[in-house]
Amino acid sequence: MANSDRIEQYRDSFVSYLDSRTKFGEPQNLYQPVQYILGLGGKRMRPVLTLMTAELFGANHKMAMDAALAIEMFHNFSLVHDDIMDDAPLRRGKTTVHEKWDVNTGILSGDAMLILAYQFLENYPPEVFKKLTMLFSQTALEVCEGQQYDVDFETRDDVTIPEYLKMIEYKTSVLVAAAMKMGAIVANASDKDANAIYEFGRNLGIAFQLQDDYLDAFGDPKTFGKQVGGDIMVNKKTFLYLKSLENASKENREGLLHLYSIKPEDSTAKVETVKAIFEESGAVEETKAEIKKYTEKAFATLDQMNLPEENKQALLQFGESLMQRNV
Ligand code: DMA
Ligand code: MG
Ligand code: MG
Ligand code: MG
Repeated sequence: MANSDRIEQYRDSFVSYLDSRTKFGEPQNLYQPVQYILGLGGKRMRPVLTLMTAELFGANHKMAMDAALAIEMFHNFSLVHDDIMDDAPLRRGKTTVHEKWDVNTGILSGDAMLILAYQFLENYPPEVFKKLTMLFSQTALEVCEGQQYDVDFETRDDVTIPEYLKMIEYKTSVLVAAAMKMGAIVANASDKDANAIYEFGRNLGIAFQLQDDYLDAFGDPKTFGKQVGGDIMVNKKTFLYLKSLENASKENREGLLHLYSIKPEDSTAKVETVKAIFEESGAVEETKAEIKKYTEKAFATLDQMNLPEENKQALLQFGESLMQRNV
């Protein structure tokens, strides 16, 4: 079977499993927003990674379904909280939870999803359960740290590129890495292999967030599903912004610093000016080069894994397909 067909199959069987496990009864005041956000779809990239990794390390992917479910719940918990923090109106083309309900509902339904995520791990053998939950809680702490940095950076004007890279490692890449390592843990892979796949996911996750930041400014509003320019409106210190500051002419640099020192009621007005500076300064090209660098770093870790060549190819192909996304 072609690799892309297999990915589709993982995605389809995951979505039916998710549906069957999230038919909650009463009370509905938190489960409704939980079902709403889970029902909006999305790429299901993280659970697919868990299923795929489990199978590549010799398990039947069905064994990893609960771990995949836990990962997807975790991801959606972080998205609902993230949209509150980022003041985002749209998620997957629909109204965000805190806009449709309110901020309290967003916080508590997000919390509920994190708790549910742990509950879905209950049927794994004790040793596997322990490894999964320890990895999970470490990841949760790191994601919270990363998210806090992300918001703190909005009002700081001395953020450096190494600080930015550390921040995206925490807020995004550790979950991609954990999704893959969980698949390896379920498949009883060696610690060496589990750590190597974590390293693969960590680098791929950094590339993924760099690309997420790029698409936030330059994605197509018709297909993107989020508000294009949202990061610029709230003064996110992205790689595009930091590289522009480094490269721009004196005039553009001052313009950019000024535009990022304000958060006006209608920030849409500044989006096009900022994007023009991102392009003129060469930051767009440098961002693309950075994405490539981290994707290649991820692929280089495949050499350290004790896997048949065709399984390494499958990982490589999936990584490449992710980097070609436009949503
Ligand atoms: C993503 O940051 C990080 C987490 C933990 C959700 P982001 O705000 O760029 O994500 P998105 O673009 O999906 O809002
Ligand atoms: Mg965010
Ligand atoms: Mg966001
Ligand atoms: Mg984003």
